[in-house]
Amino acid sequence: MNSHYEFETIAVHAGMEPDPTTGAVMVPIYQTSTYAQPDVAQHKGYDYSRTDNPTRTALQTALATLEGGQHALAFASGMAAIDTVMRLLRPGDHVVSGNDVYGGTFRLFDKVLQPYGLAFSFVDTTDITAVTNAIRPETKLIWLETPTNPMLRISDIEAIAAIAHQHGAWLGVDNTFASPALQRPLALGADIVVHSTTKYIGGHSDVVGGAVVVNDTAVYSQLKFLQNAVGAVPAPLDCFLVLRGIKTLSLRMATHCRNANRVAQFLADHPAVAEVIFPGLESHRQHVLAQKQMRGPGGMISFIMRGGEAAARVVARQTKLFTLAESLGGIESLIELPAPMTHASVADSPLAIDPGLVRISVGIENVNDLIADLQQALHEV
Ligand code: P1T
Repeated sequence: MNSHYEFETIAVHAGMEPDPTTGAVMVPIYQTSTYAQPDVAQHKGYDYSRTDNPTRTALQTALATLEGGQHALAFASGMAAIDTVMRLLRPGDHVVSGNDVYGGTFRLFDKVLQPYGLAFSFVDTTDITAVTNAIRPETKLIWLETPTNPMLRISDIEAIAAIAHQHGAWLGVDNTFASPALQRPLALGADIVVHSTTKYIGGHSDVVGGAVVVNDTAVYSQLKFLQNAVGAVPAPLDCFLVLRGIKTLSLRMATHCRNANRVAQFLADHPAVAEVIFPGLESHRQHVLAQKQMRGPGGMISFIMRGGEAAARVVARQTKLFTLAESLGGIESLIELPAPMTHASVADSPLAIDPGLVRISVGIENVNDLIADLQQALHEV
């Protein structure tokens, strides 16, 4: 797929070559674990489905093209994608990580990888000086989410990539909250992009998946080796579902952004709400950077209730269209409390979240229905 096409065109066509045997326009679900070999150790590019599968190949081509990258690899989950990236490092290596990341990412770093000899410093990556000061001679990777989960902080990818490269380190960006429709970190200098494709890329809350995208062929070869050697690969049906989601990514993201802008404005004007955190509001601390770095503010909003945790729990229980559930980025609206739910694993750490914080994933329903639902829930407080 020619990458000079506009994003909307890429999203529909990337990875979608008619099937060579039948001409099927949509990539079939190659539900097979193995492939007949015409002679010993000779095959047509596929020998075993942990190593490669044609449905996964199509998805990987699409993911690379979406991010404007050379190479992509698909994984069984976002966590599997992040874990595989971390296996590029060796005991004794140091990582500077953002201090506002998905609870599962913190858990992987702190509880799984740190005991294997990796060292982590958690810093506020919106503060360039803090990032620079955290770098050590053995720093191999700077890792950040932007926007972050759940505080929706925006970090300057271009500036941090420059710092990473000055110190011989890579910059890895978890682009899950923005999606490639709104932000392409590789073009801003990042070396590694990861996604939980469970979220906006899949877009329909019916699949769990992950992805890694890179430009460097040597890094890709190592990751490709790890993908096969470790084996956290997605099933063919899951690859098909993510591919189907991708085709409507730009349409969905446009609606998520439009709806979230209206919902954020409504919440900002509501007396029960103390603070609304949304990159599209002028009151957001990195609003100007968000406008520069992203094509839209995204569909995620976090807000702090004036009545603290008790009020937050009432709102989360009382919404009817917003389903009380973890996850985000699907067509349907979701609501959750990060402190006891998605970020429970940071509870006893310096990364702990305000228990009065509510996080919503604004879906593509009619925005007036969404606002009415929040209004009646807030009325219960
Ligand atoms: O759930 P999984 O596909 O393994 O992806 C993990 C992950 C990675 N990165 C970010 C930024 C994420 O938000 C997530 C998963 N997050 C949720 C399930 C959540 O509700 O925040």
